[in-house]
Amino acid sequence: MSLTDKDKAAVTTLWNKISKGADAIGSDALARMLVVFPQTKTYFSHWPDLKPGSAPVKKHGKKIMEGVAQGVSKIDDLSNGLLDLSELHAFQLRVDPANFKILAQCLQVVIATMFPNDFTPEAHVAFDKFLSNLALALSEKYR
Ligand code: HNI
Repeated sequence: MSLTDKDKAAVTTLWNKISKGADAIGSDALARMLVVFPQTKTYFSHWPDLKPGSAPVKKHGKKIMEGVAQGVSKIDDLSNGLLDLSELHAFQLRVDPANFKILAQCLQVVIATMFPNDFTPEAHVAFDKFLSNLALALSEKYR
């Protein structure tokens, strides 16, 4: 489902409020994904430590959120805006696209916990749609 202008505005408003916490959101969401969906650990087996709060989890959480920030800035053309990241996940990392939905869920749980006042139902529905579109864009190169 494509994003309406209203969705885009809601995503941008939410992002402006939460982006100051991006590093913490990213590492908490990644840590949560690894605990709640342990099958996702296979992609990170080369890391020395996969536990919540570990150095690689913190570092990678930050990177994921740089990708999300890139998505917000390319919200009008996600599939072109994220082509390089799609190529990386499809051809080099070979991440099963089903995992993008899993991470999207973890990101939203963390955002809701950290920013309960900003994550209104309206923001939630728009951000969920945005993350679905971002996942689709990241899957673009798999076809
Ligand atoms: Ni993902 C690397 C962004 C979902 C597994 N990932 C990156 C990088 C970014 C990124 C940015 C760093 C690229 C670089 O170094 O040039 N990843 C994103 C985004 C999402 C996402 C925006 C979804 C919102 N990645 C996932 C998922 C998995 C995943 C769901 C697997 C479960 N990503 C990886 C792996 C790497 C990676 C593995 C390489 C990590 C490393 O350091 O070895």
